[in-house]
Amino acid sequence: MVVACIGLGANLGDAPATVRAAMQALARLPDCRLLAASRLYRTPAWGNEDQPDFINAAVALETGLPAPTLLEHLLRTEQDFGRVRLPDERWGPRTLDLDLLLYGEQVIDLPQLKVPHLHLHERAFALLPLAEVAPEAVIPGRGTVRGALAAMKTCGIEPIGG
Ligand code: PH2
Ligand code: MG
Ligand code: MG
Repeated sequence: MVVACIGLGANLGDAPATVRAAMQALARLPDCRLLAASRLYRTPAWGNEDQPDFINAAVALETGLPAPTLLEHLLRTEQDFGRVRLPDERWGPRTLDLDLLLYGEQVIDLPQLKVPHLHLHERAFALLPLAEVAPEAVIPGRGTVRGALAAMKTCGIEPIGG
């Protein structure tokens, strides 16, 4: 079994409801057990700033699924929540984004899957919720999640109520 950490993001529709429901869907994936779920955070859009704020969160799952199989489940879950991928959507708005941030301490370099997530160490919106569920997890080549977060500015990122 491996501890996999998944980042959740949404900024179209009822984003908090989508993220909460997606957490439950992740808990129900085959051969997966939910270890921890973060609070939800409202975060200013990063990259392409001309879009609504995001809701971001993270979960830690214990899983026996190989990483590519877990990724397939994440992509299917995105679709179940109405995600439509457009050719030019890079950093654009989305109903649900599920990113495999960490898979144990493994480095995975497949055409369709890079782990750790390529931008994890430079994104406070991903590190802050991740630090709630796995502060001591190691980002291969970059130290712990807690350490990476300490180097970041987190202004504008706030937990939401409920
Ligand atoms: N996701 C992106 C691009 N920008 N900004 C925030 N705040 N949160 C996100 O989840 C996010 C983003 C691409 O996946
Ligand atoms: Mg993403
Ligand atoms: Mg993604």
